[in-house]
Amino acid sequence: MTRTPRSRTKKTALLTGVTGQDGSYLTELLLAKGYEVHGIIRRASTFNTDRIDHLYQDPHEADARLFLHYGDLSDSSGLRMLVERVQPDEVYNLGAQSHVKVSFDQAEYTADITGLGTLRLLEAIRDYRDRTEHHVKYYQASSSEMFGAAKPPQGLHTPFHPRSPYAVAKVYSYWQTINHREAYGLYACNGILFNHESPRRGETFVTRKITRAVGRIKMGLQKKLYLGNLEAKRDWGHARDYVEAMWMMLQQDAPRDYVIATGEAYSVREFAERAFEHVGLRYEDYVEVDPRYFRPAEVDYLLGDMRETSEHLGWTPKTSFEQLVTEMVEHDLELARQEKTLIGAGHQVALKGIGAH
Ligand code: NDP
Ligand code: GDR
Repeated sequence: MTRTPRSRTKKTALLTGVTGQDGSYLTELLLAKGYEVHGIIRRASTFNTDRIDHLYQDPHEADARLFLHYGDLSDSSGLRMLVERVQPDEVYNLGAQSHVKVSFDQAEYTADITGLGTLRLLEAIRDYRDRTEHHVKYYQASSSEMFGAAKPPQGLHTPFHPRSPYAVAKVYSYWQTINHREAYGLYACNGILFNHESPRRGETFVTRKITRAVGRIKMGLQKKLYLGNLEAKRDWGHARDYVEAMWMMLQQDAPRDYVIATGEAYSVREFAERAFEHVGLRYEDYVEVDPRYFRPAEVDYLLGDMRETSEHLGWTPKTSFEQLVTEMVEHDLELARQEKTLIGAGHQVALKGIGAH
């Protein structure tokens, strides 16, 4: 597909991480707003597009607005080629090795993808902009993990104290984004997002690990849930709300950075308590602590300070903690029912996601 930017009537967005939790919600949002959406996917030996399959359109259809391209944040030349071909108005960099615990096992890989990958993409955009004078707006998926050990509440002026290879890589990306704004005049924003969850959350993150287990325990498919540190506190919101903030950041007159959070924090223990309660069970009867889920360095308490964001963006979260837990548990209860039916019909169902993280 080659065309000149001026021949287009609709806005075009390019997303890394389109197959992830946030990528799927953001794609829905952008398609609903009339965008043409281009997503970068990794080649895998199995299908990895589950979260966006419901949005798939045959690219041969005249009205198709979602296009997928193979690429990887480790591959500068591929990224440059894609920016050139897609000619995006907006780029959302959501791709990352995003698991904090895994980043301790794969520190260099995480630095490469979650850190250097950002630089590769920013440089591709800068080069394209300089040659074509086509302005591109850039969103960087920054993280509350960058605050790490800093005392809560954490806001735009809180000094970073990252506590994992993942968080260190995100701090690098944060500053590369700001440097491209200040040095080259790129419209580039950091969204420092606190934890956001949903029924599409990866199954090795703690909230989804809990709600998957609640569903399975309720349906008699699992007996115990092994977790790590139950006392860690997080400011948990809903991914569907948070992708709206990402889009809003790129619709402002001038670029800046924002903190996105709910302003309420709960412990892992409290999350588990509510989730089990929702199906009439007591978490104490099922949850056991397994030290293998502890991290070499923990982030104890994240609570977002949204004051500046409220002033500049006008975004507020729509989903309460209770609603988030309920939606996730209900979803995973239904999934467990389907698994039970399949097992009853003699199918083998692998209980994935209860594994190592
Ligand atoms: P997910 O882990 O669900 O998705 C990560 C995405 O990155 C997937 O599409 C994955 O592809 C892709 N990816 C992984 N490695 C590469 C690579 N080498 N090249 C290109 N793409 C790659 O993350 P979320 O959707 O939850 O988060 C989106 C972004 O926001 C991430 O950058 C994350 O670090 C950040 N973030 C998330 C928060 C949260 O609470 N969810 C909070 C703050 C920041 P594949 O499907 O093939 O694995
Ligand atoms: P986090 O999310 O590290 O905050 O990173 P995760 O859900 O992995 O952990 C949250 C807290 O729960 C504790 N915990 C466990 N975590 C996991 N994964 N598995 C367990 O069994 C378990 N038991 C307790 C953890 O120690 C931690 O304190 C997420 C990711 O999406 C990042 O990409 C993102 O940047 C941050 O949120 C904001």
